[in-house]
Amino acid sequence: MSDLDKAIAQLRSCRPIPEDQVRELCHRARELLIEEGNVVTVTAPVTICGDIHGQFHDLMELFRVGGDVPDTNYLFMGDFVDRGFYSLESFLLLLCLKVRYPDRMTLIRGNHESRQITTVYGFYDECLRKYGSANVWRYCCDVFDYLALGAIVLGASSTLSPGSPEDDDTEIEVCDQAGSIISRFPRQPANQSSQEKLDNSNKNTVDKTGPPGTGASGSSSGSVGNPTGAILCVHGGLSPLVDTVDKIRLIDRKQEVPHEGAMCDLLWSDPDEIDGWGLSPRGAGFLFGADIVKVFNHRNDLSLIARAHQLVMEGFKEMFDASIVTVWSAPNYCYRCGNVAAVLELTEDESGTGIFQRTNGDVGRSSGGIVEPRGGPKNGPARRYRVFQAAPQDSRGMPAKKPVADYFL
Ligand SMILES: [Mn+2]
Repeated sequence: MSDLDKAIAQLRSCRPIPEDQVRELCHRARELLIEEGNVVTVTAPVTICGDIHGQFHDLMELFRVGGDVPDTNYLFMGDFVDRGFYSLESFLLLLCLKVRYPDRMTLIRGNHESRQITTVYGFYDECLRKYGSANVWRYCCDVFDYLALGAIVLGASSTLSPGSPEDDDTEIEVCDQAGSIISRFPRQPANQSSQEKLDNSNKNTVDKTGPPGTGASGSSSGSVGNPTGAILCVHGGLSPLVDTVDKIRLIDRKQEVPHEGAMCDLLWSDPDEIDGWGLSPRGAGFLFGADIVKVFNHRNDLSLIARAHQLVMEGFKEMFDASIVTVWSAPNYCYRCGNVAAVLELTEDESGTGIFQRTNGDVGRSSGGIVEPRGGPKNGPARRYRVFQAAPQDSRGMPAKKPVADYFL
């Protein structure tokens, strides 16, 4: 067993690794991350995760529900640390897995992966408490500076099950943590948004409302982006300074998160029911409306933006005709919010019309292989949400004092 595998085993049991091993790990991680562009290219299948916030036992539950590494490819959209009591173990485990399986683990930066924020919201204190010095916090912050700002997922299928017939028109499937299907939504040509479909449905029934093929052969009236376009993953959202994905690629990201500007906005912004741009109550980043998302997706050949950053009680929330989704992966946030968590599974397109090879460099989002799928335009990737609850109380050694929940951070 290599030293790295030993470290992974130790961290999986929620025991910190020695300081010199952290130093070595962070050094190796930085050498890997420095080679990645600001926007990492990832090929489906991949499971997309939102905020973790140091809830180590719930991260273990996430792996149990979503599949273990390296059997499942993961993309974590930041906010690994702060709030929870095990930021150190959570982040170091993810970092070990990144170094051990670099092509199967993608980590992008959240607004909490910052010196200033971790000093206030728990990670700094946790490192000091567990090591007696700030060295480990410093090593981790040096890694934060090298994390990518976003990812582009290519090659996601418009049907959920591999090898499924072309008339399998399931667009959204929601599963519980045992893997049972809670609800299933077919593709519909109508203008009704998928969130409306979700809201209107009786979540205890499994049904397909329309005749077979209804959605798959529908018009493109419900889609505003490229129907077979890529999925952009980013922690917070969009920026008024960024109208193309290529502009994200030009940012000098290897620094502390600035207080303003494009890099700050990508990590801090939120979608909202407004027109255009608005001021954010967080004091950093912006609010942005449906029109902003739809124009951005269209211009950049995107079918969907996946982001994290906001607590949603149901674990995920699609907005703006399914042009953007919030994924939240910290169940019972801060051990008190009572929410469930979710991960988003995107399956691999095996239809032969959209296979992409992973490359190490940045590739064009719409290059090579994107052709109109058989059966006409579709509304982007099929999505399977796995919803899960917090790990059982007896699986964790829980300190008595709960951290303060703060909606805005
Ligand atoms: Mn955040």
